[in-house]
Formats: sequence, structure tokens, C-alpha cells
Amino acid sequence: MLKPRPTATREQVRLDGLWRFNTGDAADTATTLEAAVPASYNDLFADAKIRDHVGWAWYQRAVRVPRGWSEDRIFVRVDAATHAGKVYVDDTLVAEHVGGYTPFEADITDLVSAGSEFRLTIGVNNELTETTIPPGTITVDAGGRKRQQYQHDFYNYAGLHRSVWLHSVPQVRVTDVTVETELDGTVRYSIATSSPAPVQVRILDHAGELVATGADGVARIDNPTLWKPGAGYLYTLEASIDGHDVYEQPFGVRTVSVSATQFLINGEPFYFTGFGKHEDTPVRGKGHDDAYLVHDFQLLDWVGANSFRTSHYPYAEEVLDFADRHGIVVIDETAAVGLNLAVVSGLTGAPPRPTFSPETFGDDTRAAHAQAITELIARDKNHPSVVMWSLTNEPASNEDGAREYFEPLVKLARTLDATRPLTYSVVMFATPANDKIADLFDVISINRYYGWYVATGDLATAEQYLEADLRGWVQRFGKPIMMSEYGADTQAGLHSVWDIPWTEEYQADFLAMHHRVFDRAEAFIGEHVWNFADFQTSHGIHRVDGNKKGVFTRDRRPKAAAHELRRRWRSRS
Ligand code: BDP
Repeated sequence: MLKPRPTATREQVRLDGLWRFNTGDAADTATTLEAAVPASYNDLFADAKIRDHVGWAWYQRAVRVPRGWSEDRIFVRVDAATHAGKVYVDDTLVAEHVGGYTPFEADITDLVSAGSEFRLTIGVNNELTETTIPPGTITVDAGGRKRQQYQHDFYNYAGLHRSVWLHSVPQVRVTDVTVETELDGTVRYSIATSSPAPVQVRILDHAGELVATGADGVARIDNPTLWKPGAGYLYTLEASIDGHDVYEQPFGVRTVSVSATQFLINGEPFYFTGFGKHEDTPVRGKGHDDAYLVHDFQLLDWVGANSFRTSHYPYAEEVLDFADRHGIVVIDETAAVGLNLAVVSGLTGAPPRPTFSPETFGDDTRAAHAQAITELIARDKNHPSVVMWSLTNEPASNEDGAREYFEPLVKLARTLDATRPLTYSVVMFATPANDKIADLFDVISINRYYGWYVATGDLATAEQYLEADLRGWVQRFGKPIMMSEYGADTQAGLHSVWDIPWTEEYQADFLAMHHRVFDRAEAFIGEHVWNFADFQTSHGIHRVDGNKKGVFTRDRRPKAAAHELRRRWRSRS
């Protein structure tokens, strides 16, 4: 789906700000509550009923259509309604969408008119079930109240997490653009239109100078400036339909591939340094915030990180646009986190249920997962910063049924995008001996907590476990391997002269131990620490006001480990 962009033929109004808000079965025009957009609604109000609400919540406001739009088609676009959304123009339902981190839109031209006002209502549902991505379970307690459980630790924030737009497009228009590049400057593109129409293509450089024109789906740039990690040079593909439309699609000239045990960007070996992140800040929850966007990228640069993973869902498009411009490398993940019922029994002691079965995660879950992959690739395919798709985090890839579940999804992702490698993050219980799906993927990304959940406080034993584990994957699969999660909860300000878990010294020593092992490992292509910053979680005895594995606190102050990482990563570049 094309991102709305201002061009000579297209205009946008961003509908961010304060909207009337209520929870319940229907929008309530008498409500006195107002909610900020974009933001999660959970932490805005001092009301536990709203914070713990399970079901629909409603946002409503008046919108005036700009006077000059009478010849255009008019759309409402919702960048993210987590986890499902319904859009009404006055009393007419115009769009419904399931999936909390990808955009959807509706053509509302026939219901509104230029210069006049209408009532825009958006319902947002936060329920997670066995057929949503991510999955969860809803129970009803003794008082008749719905309770939400899920298999991931981060808090189930909900609401309008990203911008809502009113935008105009011409009647005859470009509806999709796909760009693929080669290092010699060959640009292959395909363009879809709303009705058959000839499309002219021009390629402009960063300064807006014409550098190539397209014919039959190909354009050639002489001596292209490549998009590189650390140097995000962008061109623009301008697609126009004479007399009707112009759309401008930024892109970078770069290639990505995997060869034997290396990860190559522009044919050169790339080593990932960085983090698994979250979209998570105080008060706003998962709401996108440009100030945190800028600051987080400043901190990535300060610490010497060249990359991050969008754990555990697609991030706001603004984040990827920023990464494109600044040369930060991204592993782009679907919201398929928690396809693992053994994790629940590990935490609660409940008898294990098989993860993949018709009663648990079966065909309907897989259909939702396929939709999540399709929408992720459709949205993010043109971002040069995105070098790999992560199809899922920590599934039960060691259990029966995993291969049958994942094989069609891997095939689907390869059909939708043949240019990017695929990976998934491997859970602790899945080992080189019992994992059933790693051979289907290009890169093996492993999440391991030796020295934290296993061999807690014993870094010498942890070091042996880690080394044996890494060696096992290389021996069985012979593919590039990276560490997609390793980390230790750390209370900022807690210190000790001994290796005591939760202290800042322990986190730093824990990371140093891992780095010694990585530096000896074969086929090893990168290190992503868990996590960039502390983040909010659901309640539980395993967390104290959230997950504290951040190298930065939730308000982005460095712990001692951040300085350690900075010494290591900055000396590499
Ligand atoms: C891993 C998950 C991650 C958690 C982390 C942890 O992938 O989302 O936050 O463990 O326990 O299993 O800190």
C-alpha cells in the first residue's frame, strides 16, 4: 500500500491531536474523555478500568474536507489501529481491518464533499485470540470481567498508535510501486494504476536532478551512489500519468544476499551491531513519537550500533523512512510473537499443550500469519534499510507440526519478495538437535539467555553453554548465524563488586562474556542485544515495573553496559 506523500497531484491532512474517547460497545458522543492520537490509551488516564479494558474503544472527531478537493478521490488512512479497527464516516461503516501494526484505508469520496464537515469514528479492539497475530487467550473472571492473557512479555498496549490521515488522490492514479536495484545502477520497477494508463518514469538524485528515465520497467543510473550502512543515499522514482497523477517513491541502490556463511550488503560482508527494540515510551505507550525517534537514532549512533530488529511487530513507517535516510540497517519483523505454548507452561507450571494443532494454532492462525506477512512486505518492500524479513519470534520450532505450519509461510514470503533473506528468532528450547524449520530460512538468529534464565549469575558455565550452542548450529546447518537476543535485567543504579545479577556491573560482564564467545565463533554475522531500552510488560513475578534488560533506561539514560558497548562497537567502525 502506497504511503500518502505530498506531490503536485496529492494532498494530505494529518488528523493527529485530541479525539473524543470512550471504551465500550459503541462510540459515546456524550463522553468527556479526550485521548491523544497517536498514543496508546492505556496509560493516559488514571483509571484502571480503562487500562485493563478488554474489547472495543472508540475515537471520534469532526473532520472538514479541504475546499479544493472536489475533483479528487478522498481517502481516510489509519496507520495503525492495534489490534483491529473499524472506521465510520458519520454512521456508515467504511473499513474494517485486523492486524495492529499495518495500515488500512477507505475511499470515502461518495460520503463526503469538499469544504464540508463529517464525523469520523474509529473503533479499536485490543483482543488477542488463538487466531490473531500475535495470539492470546481471553477468559472471563468470577465478576464477569474479560481478562486477556498472552505469550509475550511486553504490555498489550492498544489504541491509535500512529497517525490518521485524510488524503486526496486523482481519479486516475498510481496505486502501487515496486523497485528493485542492482549495483551497476539498473533499476527494475513495476507500477500499478487504478485504470489502464501509460506511466512515465523518471529517476531523480538526492538533489532532484534527473539521472535516468525508465522504459519497459527498467531504468539505468550511470555511476550510481550506493545506499550503504552508515550512508543512506536515496534516489526518487517519479511515476507520472500525464495530465493526472505524480507519485514520488524514494529508494536506494543496494543489494542484499547471503553467501555460504556471510551476510552481504552490496557484495560486502556485513556484521550487525545493535539491538532488539520496542516501540515503548512512558505515557505514550506504543504511540509513535518523532522526538523519541530522533533521540533513539542519536543513541544508536552514540553507542556505535549499525542496525536493529523491529521486535516484535512492524514499526511506524516514519521509523523506516528515517533509517533509510540515515543508513541504519533494519531486520523487519511481523507481529507473530508467542506461537509457543511451552513458554506458558514453563512460566505457570500448567501442563503443556501442543502449540500447533487444530485446537491451538492451526489453519486459521496460519491464515492470519500469512496476512501479516503479506501486509508487512506490501508496506515495506521499497525500504533500502530493510535487509531481511523476520517471520516470527520464538515459535515452538522444536515441536511437531512446526514444519507444516511454517513451510507455506516461508514459500509465501519468498514469492512476495525474492530479494531479501528470511530469518526467525529461535527460542531457547529449540536446539540444533531438535529444531524442525531452520533449514527453510537463510540466516539463523538465536535468542539465548545463558547467564540469566539459565546458569543465572554463573558466567563461567554460561560461557561454555553458549559456545557449544553456537557451534551446534554451524555444524548442523552451515548457515550464517547471529545472536538476535542476549541480555540481563538490570536495575539502573544498583552496583556491586561481585557478579550479582541485576547490577550494572553484571550486565556489562554478561555482555563482555558473550562478546568473547562471538569473537571466537565461526559463521557469526552479528549481535543484537536485548533490549535497547527498558520497556513496559504485563504483570508477573518475573518483572519489576517492566523488563529491565535495556542498555538504556525507559527514559533513555545509559546504564554502565552502554559505555561498554560503545567501546566495542565504535572501535569496529
Ligand atoms: C525472549 C523474548 C523477548 C523477551 C525476553 C525476556 O523474545 O520478547 O522480552 O525473552 O525474557 O524470550 O527478556
